[in-house]
Amino acid sequence: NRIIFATGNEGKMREIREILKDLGMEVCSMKEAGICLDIEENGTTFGENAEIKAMSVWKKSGGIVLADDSGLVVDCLGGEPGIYSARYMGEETSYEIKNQTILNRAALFEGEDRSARFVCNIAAILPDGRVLHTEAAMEGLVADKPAGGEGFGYDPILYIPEFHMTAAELTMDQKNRISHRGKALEAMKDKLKEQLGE
Ligand code: ITT
Repeated sequence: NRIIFATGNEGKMREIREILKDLGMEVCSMKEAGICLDIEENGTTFGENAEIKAMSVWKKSGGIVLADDSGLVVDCLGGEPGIYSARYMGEETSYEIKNQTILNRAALFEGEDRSARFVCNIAAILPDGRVLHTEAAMEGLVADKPAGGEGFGYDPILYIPEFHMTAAELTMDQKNRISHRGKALEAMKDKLKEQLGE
């Protein structure tokens, strides 16, 4: 029994492998499954995009396919970059520049709401084509400056008050316990066990 995870993002995949390791199923990336697809994520929500990715791969592979659509939502920027997190300023732009740009834009709103969060929607397609979703968030604040070298993407600029650290200063285990992805995948593990009758 195996799960194909429809992602090309290695930062996500590292966390996903760790979170799913006790599920008792082999977890392989799209690449490891020999599937190479350029998927157009033209949905308008995290849920729609997660399902588009999972379904595109499932049509090629069958079996159980999961996908993760996630992003950083900054309230004072009207929810940006949100579902455009990967595409924000173009896929080629470094996260050093993307992160500094978000901090600069948020600084214009100084004194106002610094609240922000990572959101993750997980979609699963079961062997019979049934679709499941789970979604979770990790609440934080836009950091004053980037900090930390763990994780990936926007982790250095999301400050997590309960840890007094950014998401990039947490170990992977600490992050997985509280993260959007950790919580959404734990909920998906429960749904899969229930639906697959184990
Ligand atoms: P796949 O679609 O192949 O999975 P992707 O990176 O394009 O990879 P998304 O469209 O879901 O994935 O975009 C998610 C982006 O949101 C990701 O590239 C990061 O910039 C950001 N992001 C999501 N989760 C994050 C996390 O835990 N830490 C830091 N940044 C995160």
